Amino acid sequence: MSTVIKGGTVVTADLTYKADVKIEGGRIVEIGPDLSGEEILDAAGCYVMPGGIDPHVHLEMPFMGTYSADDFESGTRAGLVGGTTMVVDFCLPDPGQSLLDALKRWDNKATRANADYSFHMAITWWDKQVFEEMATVALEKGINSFKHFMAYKGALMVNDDEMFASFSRCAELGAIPFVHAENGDIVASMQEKLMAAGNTGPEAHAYSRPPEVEGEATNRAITIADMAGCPVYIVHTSCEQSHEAIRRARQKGIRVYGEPLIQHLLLDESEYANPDWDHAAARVMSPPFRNKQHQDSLWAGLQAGSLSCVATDHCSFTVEQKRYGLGDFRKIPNGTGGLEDRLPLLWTYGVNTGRLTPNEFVAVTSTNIAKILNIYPRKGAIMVGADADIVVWDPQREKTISAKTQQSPVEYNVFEGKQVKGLPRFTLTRGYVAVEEGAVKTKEGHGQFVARDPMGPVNKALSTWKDLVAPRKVERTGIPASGV
Ligand code: DUC
Ligand code: ZN
Ligand code: ZN
Ligand code: ZN
Repeated sequence: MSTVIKGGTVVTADLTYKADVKIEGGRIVEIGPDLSGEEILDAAGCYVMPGGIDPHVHLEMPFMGTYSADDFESGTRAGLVGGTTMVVDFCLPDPGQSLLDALKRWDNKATRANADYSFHMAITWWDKQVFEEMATVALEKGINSFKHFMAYKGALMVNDDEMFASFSRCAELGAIPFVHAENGDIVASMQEKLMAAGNTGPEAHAYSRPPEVEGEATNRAITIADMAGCPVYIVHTSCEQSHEAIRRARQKGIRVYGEPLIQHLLLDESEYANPDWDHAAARVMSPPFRNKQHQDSLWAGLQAGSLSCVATDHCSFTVEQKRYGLGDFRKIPNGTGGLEDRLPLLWTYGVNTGRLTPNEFVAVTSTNIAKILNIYPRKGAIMVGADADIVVWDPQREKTISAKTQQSPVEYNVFEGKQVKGLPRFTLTRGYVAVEEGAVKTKEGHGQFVARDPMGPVNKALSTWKDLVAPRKVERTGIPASGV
């Protein structure tokens, strides 16, 4: 069967033009004027864009004594309703667990996905087995990115020596490390001090993770990556300190990518001062929401190109799950949702305000991450041969965000009440129309794993450190006979 998206304006990261788009067998087969096909989708007045790719989600994630509430079915359904056609989740081996065993668990969970997906492999512990399995993961399993947590001491956190070893391995394999950059030692010590002082509420979560701990860790991660000779991707860049480190490194030619979340762009730290415990706890995530100056810095980074991708870190928990932390903020499961709302919010607050062009919108929601993860132009492009992961975007369509109408099973939405203008008219996942004028027609199990090849040497960092200290032994003539 052939489908033609008719009468719309194609918008990619670099071009805007009027054309019809014809799809067959899940791929784009023709782009041009006056195309015909068996199924016609009316795109008059709409933009025809590559579907969103969310590079950072946690679906059914085992974390802090529970599991995040959205699974691959509800998570990808939420994504499709909001125009996101691919997600990248994090496979988390337990300490001591084989990476390949963990991957089997994630493969199983993802069989219910409605849209395509991929995984980053987390390095949560280190020894020879992990070193060896990284090659299998990167060269045989189609996973070219490895995640490292510099926070969550005693659980997911890795130390500098482990990061250096793993980053060096990434350099050998043509893979890219992803990093959660917060100084986990300092966070743990601040948490203890706050608890001892009787600061047990959700606001203390934010006090224990100030921008400084993120800036320090970002600087450290970038330096370690540069020494290892690999690029690096900093997830959930939330503050000026971290953005500054990224900006400075990029100016030197180091390949570092920063990822602000839609939450950090739009929500601020005053949420934690809300007298309603559930309201504040619902917004507990790491890093926490910041103040307006940090938000301005993130918007400026998207405009200037020093920040590359807007993600969600989608990791939702129910009210009951959040209450595990009553009396001890350290036990509130960290995470907020955003998968369904990322594109409409960024369009409303980015494009409609004039901060971003529609082309920049496509770049930061889809194309840039497709390039970083080496799946461009199969994903992130409107191009003959590309997967037909497409959102037909109606810039006039409006709604008010509300938990009552969302796909996610949690009882609240951190963006509750926000008005958005700009929503999908159709969302297509490999040619299948999963969302049509607000009607959800997702097909459970339609989603497929997207394998990603290792990157070529062109994507390496610029460090010269290794050349400088490469074994160049000094031949000495004067050697003292004894140490005395
Ligand atoms: N931060 C969160 O808020 N949730 C999941 C993991 C993380 O790093
Ligand atoms: Zn994180
Ligand atoms: Zn409230
Ligand atoms: Zn995360």
